[in-house]
Amino acid sequence: MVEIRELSEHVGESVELSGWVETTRVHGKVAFLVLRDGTGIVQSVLVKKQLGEATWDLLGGITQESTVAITGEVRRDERAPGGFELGVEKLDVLAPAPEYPIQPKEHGVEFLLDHRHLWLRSSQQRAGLRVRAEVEQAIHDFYYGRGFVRIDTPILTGAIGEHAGTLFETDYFGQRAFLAQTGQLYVEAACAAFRKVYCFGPTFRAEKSKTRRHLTEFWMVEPEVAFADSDDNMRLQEEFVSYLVERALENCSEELEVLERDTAPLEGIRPPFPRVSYTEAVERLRAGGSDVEWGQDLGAPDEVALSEGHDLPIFVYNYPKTAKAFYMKENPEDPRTVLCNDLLAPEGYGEIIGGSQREDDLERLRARIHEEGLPEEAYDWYLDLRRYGTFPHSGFGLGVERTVAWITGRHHVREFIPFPRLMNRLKP
Ligand code: NSS
Repeated sequence: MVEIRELSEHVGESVELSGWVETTRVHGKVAFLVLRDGTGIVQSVLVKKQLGEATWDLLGGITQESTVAITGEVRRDERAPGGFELGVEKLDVLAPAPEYPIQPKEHGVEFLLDHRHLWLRSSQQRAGLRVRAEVEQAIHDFYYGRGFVRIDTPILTGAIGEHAGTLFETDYFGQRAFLAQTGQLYVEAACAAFRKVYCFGPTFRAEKSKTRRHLTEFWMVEPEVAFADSDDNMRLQEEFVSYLVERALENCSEELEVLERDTAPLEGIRPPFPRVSYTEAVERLRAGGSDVEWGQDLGAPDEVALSEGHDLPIFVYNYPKTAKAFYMKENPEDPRTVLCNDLLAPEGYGEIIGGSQREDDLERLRARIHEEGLPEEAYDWYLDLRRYGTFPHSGFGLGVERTVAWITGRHHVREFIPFPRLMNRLKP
């Protein structure tokens, strides 16, 4: 059996293909069947005279998404999608399909999400998920190439990683447990064992917001580096994000075309990215008419306004302590702020990364845990990291779905995870 992506190696040969039928068209004594096998699409040509009556009669019953096996000669044809055509010699229907719910017409997105298990087969969805797979592979390649050790962190945890507001709680044999909001606290521990580490896995937030940027289950890559400060951290981020864009441009040009992505804005993504402090950002926003107050976190419209006029992603750094998580290091030059950054993608995509230098002072960290009303006993092990050879360290988290939505130029993160979990969606 041959895969459609390999057809160029089989021109002039007779090969067997198997897959799903996209369309059939009969024109008198010639018919066309478009076959999709998961690696590509090929048009096959059936001629009544050559196939015989019995096989020809099968054609009328072949519905969209039926599975078939076809044997035929591979011909080069520049006009055909994919550049090849198959002259059919033999056709077997492996399994018929009743009327397929997804038709080439405008379906509402809720309908498509209800049929996500089938929607995956559509060309734009396939393209989007291939870009995601390429980005995921690029993530591993980037860190592997730089000597980082991959650390798999637990999904069930007793320590709140970010904030109490968005936890999925579960009963763990009589103890309270949460689905991890982040693997960060654990990669911080591993950082003292391996110096440069990262985790990459699903994370969970009971977000009650129905926005185009929020999932309740999303994938995050979180590097952590010992003896790196906040500036080192931003440098790693800009190199990393540039690499991901480069890989998508290099290996996903067909997919980006299917998604109608104008790639010109991506071609210029390379370090350094502009940096603006939170305090300057607030001044800029207020001068532009926003009523954001110093001390508040920035909302999505603020992020879009800050990115305007920039072709590159921009860093906003050193937010007020009150707006950020307990583990961020106090800024020695302005203790009202912490050494952290968000990275805002251009073209209105907003935040794709949150990162920081970590508080490495035992007493200050303990005080922050208390200020946030978090139970100290859940963090005794995390505080140990500041007892036994504390060290400056920094890291960040990049959300995969938001990054892929930006790279593909699409509106909503829900298309970039195979089975999105949203507030109102647990099925399929
Ligand atoms: O909350 S973050 O800003 N930061 C952390 O979780 C840190 N613990 C990371 C670290 O320093 N190791 O989330 C990081 C990124 C954020 O910029 C988004 O790109 C993504 O994770 N994110 C989300 N994506 C989709 N849906 C939701 N709900 C979501 N929340 C965060």
